[in-house]
Amino acid sequence: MPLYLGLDSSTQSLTAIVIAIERGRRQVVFESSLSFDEALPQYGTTHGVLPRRDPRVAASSPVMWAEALELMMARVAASGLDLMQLAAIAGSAQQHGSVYMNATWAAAVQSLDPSRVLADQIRHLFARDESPIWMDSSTADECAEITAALGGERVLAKRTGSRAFERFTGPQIRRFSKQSPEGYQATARVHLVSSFLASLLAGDDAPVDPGDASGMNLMDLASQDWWDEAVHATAPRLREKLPTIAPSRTVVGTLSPYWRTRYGFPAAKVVAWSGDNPCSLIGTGLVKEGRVAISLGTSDTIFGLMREPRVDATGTGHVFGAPTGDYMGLTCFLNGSLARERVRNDLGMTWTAFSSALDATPPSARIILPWFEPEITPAVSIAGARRYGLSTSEPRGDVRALVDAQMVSMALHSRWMGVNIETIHATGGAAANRAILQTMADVFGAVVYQLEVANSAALGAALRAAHADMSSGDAGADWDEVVQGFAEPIAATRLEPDDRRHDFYRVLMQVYAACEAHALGRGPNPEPLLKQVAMTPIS
Ligand code: XUL
Repeated sequence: MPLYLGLDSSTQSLTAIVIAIERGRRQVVFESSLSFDEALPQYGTTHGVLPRRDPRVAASSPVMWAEALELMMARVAASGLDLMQLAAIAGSAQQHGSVYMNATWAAAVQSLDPSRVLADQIRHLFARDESPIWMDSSTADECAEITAALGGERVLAKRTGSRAFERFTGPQIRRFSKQSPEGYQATARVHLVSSFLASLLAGDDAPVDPGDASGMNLMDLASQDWWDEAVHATAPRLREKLPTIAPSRTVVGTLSPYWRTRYGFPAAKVVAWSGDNPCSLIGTGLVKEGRVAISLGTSDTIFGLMREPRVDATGTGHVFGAPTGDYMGLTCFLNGSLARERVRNDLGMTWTAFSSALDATPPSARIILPWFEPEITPAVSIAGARRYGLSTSEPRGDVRALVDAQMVSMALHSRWMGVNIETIHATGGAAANRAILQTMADVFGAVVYQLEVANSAALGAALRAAHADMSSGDAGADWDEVVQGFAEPIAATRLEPDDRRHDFYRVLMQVYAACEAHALGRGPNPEPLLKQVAMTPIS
């Protein structure tokens, strides 16, 4: 029975999942996680991030990621699994982070010595000891410079899938080239976290896949190759420092002699790694247009597969390459559980009382713009919830207005994806709340399922490994078949939309958009609209 290993190097931890697939039988046979802070305290990270005085700067240690990889491979080797059945490995990594290798890297990674630990052998291969990661927001100047050089935000969004974002790799590379011209000059290769770790497994300089390359502001979405103008606008002689871009299901090599001799692994295929969001797309079963996932976590995220690379004209959403060869749209809302907890705490409610208040209160023309913290979508830099048609003496109304606002905002700001949403796979902590999921179904007019996947990125990576192994030549294996039995929603959790409520929410969405425009100083007072909607109560 072939085994497939998926690894996920996230901000705080490294997770491994091994799946076994044989005709009808499919199961997860191994799952393990290690937290960087706990397993590797010598690096001094907090939640996987190195301590910094400037809150805008966020970096981590690439040697730590490599050491974690070795610890995890040792765990897999000692798991009791029949290692000889391991057919392929793929990986997922936090997006945007960059790893700067010096000129000795390419030869050194090909000749790792199995008698010595990995970390000691790679310590000297970096042109920069630290890697900036996705939580870094220190590159506002570089974003502005790149945007101006390329003809504006819209141009950049259209070509690369996103306007310039501070955490994206291009602006990060530019900042390094300005701050440390010597370090930049000594850089022979700029890897992403994903391609760096794939290189260590294959013992060769690995390519990046379009899923992760689209998080750089450097890739042309349509051709899935580097966009020369963006590369030139970012940093000098950058083209020669970038890896190649290869399709997600590329087998980049086999496990190198290092892993085979030291741990007894076979010559399993190493499949290109991708970003955690593209891997989660697969791990949540979103291999067809029309299904989206909504993750209700600290922040709320909506993402789904798109056949066409449509982009968000308002500049808040992202388009990444999908591991299926299609595209994926993703929009992130910072005020997710953060806002839900805030309202619950302010009202002194338990979660049960919060759900009861939601159930007991029908939707109405009362709106909270839930910007308790500065918001990503839409971009709001000054924190503070804004209220319309709502007095503060209606606590139950607050709960309803908040959840309505969050769902309506997600529906509104994902319209750019042009996807007719039929099914939603809900994940994340708050997806356990049925009252919230019913609101989601009513607002989107879609069927909602709860999805019980804890490590969707690692699972997605394992499924990508299986898919690459089952594909032959140009013919890719059928994605629906690959994910079957692994990334399926729980049938018993199915929720149907209420048509009457959905009709009401379609109207409310227009009012919400008007309130948002007003609050952002881009539109007239929405009170007349609110009054009009208030005349149409709904039960
Ligand atoms: C996506 C993003 C995060 C990281 C987290 O654009 O920045 O989701 O990928 O690992």
